[in-house]
Amino acid sequence: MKALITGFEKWGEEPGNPTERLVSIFDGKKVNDIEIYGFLLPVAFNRARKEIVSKIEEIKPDIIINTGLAASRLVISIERVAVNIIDARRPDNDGVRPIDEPIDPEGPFAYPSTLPTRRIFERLKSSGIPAKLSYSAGTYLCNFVMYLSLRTVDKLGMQSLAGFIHVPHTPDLAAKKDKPAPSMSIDLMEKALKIALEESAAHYLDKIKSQG
Ligand code: PCA
Repeated sequence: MKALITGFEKWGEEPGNPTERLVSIFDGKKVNDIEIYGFLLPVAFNRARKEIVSKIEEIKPDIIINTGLAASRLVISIERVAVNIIDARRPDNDGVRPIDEPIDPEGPFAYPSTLPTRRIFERLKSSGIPAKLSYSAGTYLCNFVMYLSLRTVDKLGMQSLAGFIHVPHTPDLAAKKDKPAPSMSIDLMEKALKIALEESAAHYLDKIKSQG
């Protein structure tokens, strides 16, 4: 089984992006039988669109877990829905700032995450990792990449599961901020992603089996 894990580079006023580290931790590793491809995405709408679509076409992953930083969220947030809207609060790293634009004018208004979000949430909690289910990934790059992942899987008629997980800063990055910010260690984030991969792989196998 193959999994694609994406993260984002630094953007705006943020001192860094912990998901950049997560990508390098997981790239080329194996979790049980899952071969992992880590890929860092630019915080730029036009470039990220091309890159996420071509990575999915090239790798054909069975599981896609996109990750990003949510600097003000207190815990790991497992996103349940991606909406077909871009409303950028700030320009991206290329200076592009779309407002009130659809991600794909031909696509549905929303896609639910196809990862086993509740299973992941419950296992994180029982493993001592603070987490919540979230009903909005925002209207910036993170929602954009989640939507495009689900849209690409849908358009290509793939069986792959896809979704998004937001993480807070790591303590070293939170310490660089002017205002107090929540944080979580990279070790806990790594453990959380392993759990998300294991639960997703189990769910994927159940899904394939149930189709006979
Ligand atoms: N978080 C931003 C974009 C990149 C990232 O890591 C977001 O939540 O949209």
